[in-house]
Amino acid sequence: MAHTPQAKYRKDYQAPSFTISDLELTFNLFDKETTVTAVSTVKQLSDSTSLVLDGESMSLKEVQINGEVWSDYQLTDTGLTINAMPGDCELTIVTQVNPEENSALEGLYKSGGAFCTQCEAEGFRRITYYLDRPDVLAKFTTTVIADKNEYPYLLSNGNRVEEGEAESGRHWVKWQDPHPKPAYLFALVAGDFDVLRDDYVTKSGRKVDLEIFVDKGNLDRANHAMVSLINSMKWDEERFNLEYDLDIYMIVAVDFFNMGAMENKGLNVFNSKYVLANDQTATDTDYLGIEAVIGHEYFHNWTGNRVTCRDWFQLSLKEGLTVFRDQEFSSDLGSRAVNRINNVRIIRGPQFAEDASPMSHPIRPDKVIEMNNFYTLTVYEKGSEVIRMMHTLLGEKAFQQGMTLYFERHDGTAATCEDFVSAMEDASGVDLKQFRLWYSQSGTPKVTVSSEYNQDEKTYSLTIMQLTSPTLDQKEKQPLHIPFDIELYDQLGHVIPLQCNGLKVGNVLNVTQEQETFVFENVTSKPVPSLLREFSAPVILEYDYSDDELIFLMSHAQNEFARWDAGQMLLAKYIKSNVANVQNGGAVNIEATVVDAFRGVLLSDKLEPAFIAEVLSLPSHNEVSGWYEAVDVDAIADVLKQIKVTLAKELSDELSAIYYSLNQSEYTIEHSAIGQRALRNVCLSYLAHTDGGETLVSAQYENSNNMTDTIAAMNCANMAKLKCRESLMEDYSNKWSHDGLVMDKWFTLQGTNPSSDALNIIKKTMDHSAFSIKNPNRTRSLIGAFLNGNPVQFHDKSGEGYRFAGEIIRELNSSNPQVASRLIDPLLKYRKYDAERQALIKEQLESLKSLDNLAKDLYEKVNKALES
Ligand code: B3K
Ligand code: ZN
Repeated sequence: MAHTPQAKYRKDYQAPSFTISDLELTFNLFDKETTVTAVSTVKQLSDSTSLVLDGESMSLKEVQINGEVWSDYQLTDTGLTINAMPGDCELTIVTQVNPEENSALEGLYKSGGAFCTQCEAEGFRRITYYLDRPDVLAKFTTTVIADKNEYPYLLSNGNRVEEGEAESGRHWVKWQDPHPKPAYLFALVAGDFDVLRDDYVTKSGRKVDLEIFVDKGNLDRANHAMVSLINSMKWDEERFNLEYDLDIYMIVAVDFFNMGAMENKGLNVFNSKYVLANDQTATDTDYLGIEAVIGHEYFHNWTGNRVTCRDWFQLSLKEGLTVFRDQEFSSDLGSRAVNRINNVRIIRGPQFAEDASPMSHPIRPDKVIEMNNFYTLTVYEKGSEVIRMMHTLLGEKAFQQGMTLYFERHDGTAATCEDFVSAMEDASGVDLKQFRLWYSQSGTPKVTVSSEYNQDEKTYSLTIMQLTSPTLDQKEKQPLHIPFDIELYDQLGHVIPLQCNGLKVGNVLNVTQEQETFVFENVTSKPVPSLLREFSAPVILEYDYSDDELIFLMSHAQNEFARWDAGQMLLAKYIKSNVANVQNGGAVNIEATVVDAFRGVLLSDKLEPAFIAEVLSLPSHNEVSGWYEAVDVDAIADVLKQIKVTLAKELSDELSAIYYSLNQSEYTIEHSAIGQRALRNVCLSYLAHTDGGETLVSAQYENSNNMTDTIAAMNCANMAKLKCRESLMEDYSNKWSHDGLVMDKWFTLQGTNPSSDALNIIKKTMDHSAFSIKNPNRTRSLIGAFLNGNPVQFHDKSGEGYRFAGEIIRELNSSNPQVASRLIDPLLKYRKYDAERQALIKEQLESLKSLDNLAKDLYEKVNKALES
């Protein structure tokens, strides 16, 4: 490669030598040659007379200072250094960019017929030369000029202040954002849309216009997004006392987008996947995803925009906190237990896997080559768990006081993670000194618990040991402050009050040592402990539960999450023992008592259907793989399949009865209806493996009046390899091939096809009229699903899956490095596979490494993986 990419270190942070207080931007939009004029009011903050601006992938047309042409500058691959700066001044820079050729979807690009931008983390530097760092906050005024016919809507951040006609059928609109912001929150959109309009009156009585822009013809798919937005605005006022601060809030849905959505001030740009939904095109999961992402971006207005990050190492300051807020929003609106279960599945599955991979990093990374590589499950999801632990330690009231203090201190500024923790500490008086290690230490702690009951003393002791194994990025680990939530039950299922040293104690133990023992008094019989309730810390729990204890907890634990978790632990025991059986040539075996425990949950009339559905959902192949140092792909797949088949046979009468009883004539998205469909479709996923499965699945597809049930049927046909699979797939494709977003579900089914011919079919599918490798949603649905969700075929011993992945990643390296860098993740974990597979994967990594034009996104990951 031309230049070796350089790493940046958190410890090297330096305040900027110059800042920009005001920025006036003018965009003259053309497909191939857009001219950007940027007039900055520059303030000198140090003695330096050289202003170093960031910039790449554009051409510089002119530099002026205070209206005079300036030629004393140097242009490099990464920016522009302006020499002999006359102190405070007005700096004008004219650049030209090519939106149409911008396939990386960073900076200004074209999505379908519309212009749009994506600037976080460092995309603004592809628009103009600028101080593209989050601690430089300026007031933006933006004028957008474009053809009036093609681009009737010209949008940017803030309030629309002026508009007018220009020559040659063009027009212009001027926007002013009164809130100073870093460049990453800038946005521009120009296009022709259908608009859904509504408004919201804030609690202090201000009216806010709400506008959702969608592709023409999609208006009937925008309602749920609008309802979700209004719910978000209301919820943030009620729970966090936070009100919106502009007169208008706009959301634009675009088809070409590298991630989910972007919280640009007043003008969110969204992947259309997280806006568009109606009952015929979207599943319940899509609806819930839209609610969560709309909420997430809205909540960023305070946690992200009003208080932003000082530098990108602090990313979790806004992301961990905003994920926590969106999780709470979804939990307050829907089922708290089901939300918690799904969030915990993400941590225990892919986040733990990331911690154990060559990309392991703390939630606040210390070293970064490409910032886009750090929008990770660790920063987001584990970051949210860290906020949640503080919430657990402080309680809601003190936590909210901490939030208030945080805003009092930092509103309108760029802050650090340390600032956040200090505010929480100062507002509550809770000592978070040792807790701060969660920000700097990577890896997953393993917490091993043992217990002892003393009949004579009536005491019960829990000895808790914690150990975080070394990770690639960090060899030395220290004990963390772990909030460890427990409950003890007597044999009848009554809660035993917790008492230590003669005093009543709460459920949350403060575990701070490598090893410590908690002794509980007045325990009159040997209890069953419920440990790490609510998953009170992102750790791996080890406790030697008997089957009977787990079955007891499944029905007696007070807390729904703990019941689910007991079921998962029971399944885990059987999955592990059966993997060993299968590896030794034995058969899969499950005790009748275990089957009965699941039968009990299935038949319960006290539990919510949505919750029962979660209890009956087996852990994914990926999650199970994470339990092993050396993964036996086929044995795990075999065991998961056989457990499914066994439960299906043993419980077929009950499954079938419940399946029929939950039939709904009309589709609504009320939470209870979603829960009933979830349970019904889980039943179907088991019944698909029984004799009548083929008929039942076909009939559900035929009779379905909504996308949730349609996709559920197709998914069953896929996973159970039913004969009807092909005809259902064909029917669906005939119906939807004009709509890429709806076809994504079909592409995912092709990607996860368990058939041994899957890879050939996938290659052919790439010629489907609805597929384009240029569109990240399509690529993730088909190819991402194959790499991440089809373990047996992807890891086929022939190495064909790896070669295919290598080819695709090489192609995307040139066209869209961010997407390439997401796709490569499963290859980074090659050390977990057998020697032949390792060699085959390494071959692909080496071939990428040798590319002349290797993007720094891939450079960073490939090198780390090969170093490991
Ligand atoms: N802040 C954006 C993510 C930007 C990703 C840049 N590669 C969306 C979000 O977290 O809300
Ligand atoms: Zn976010």
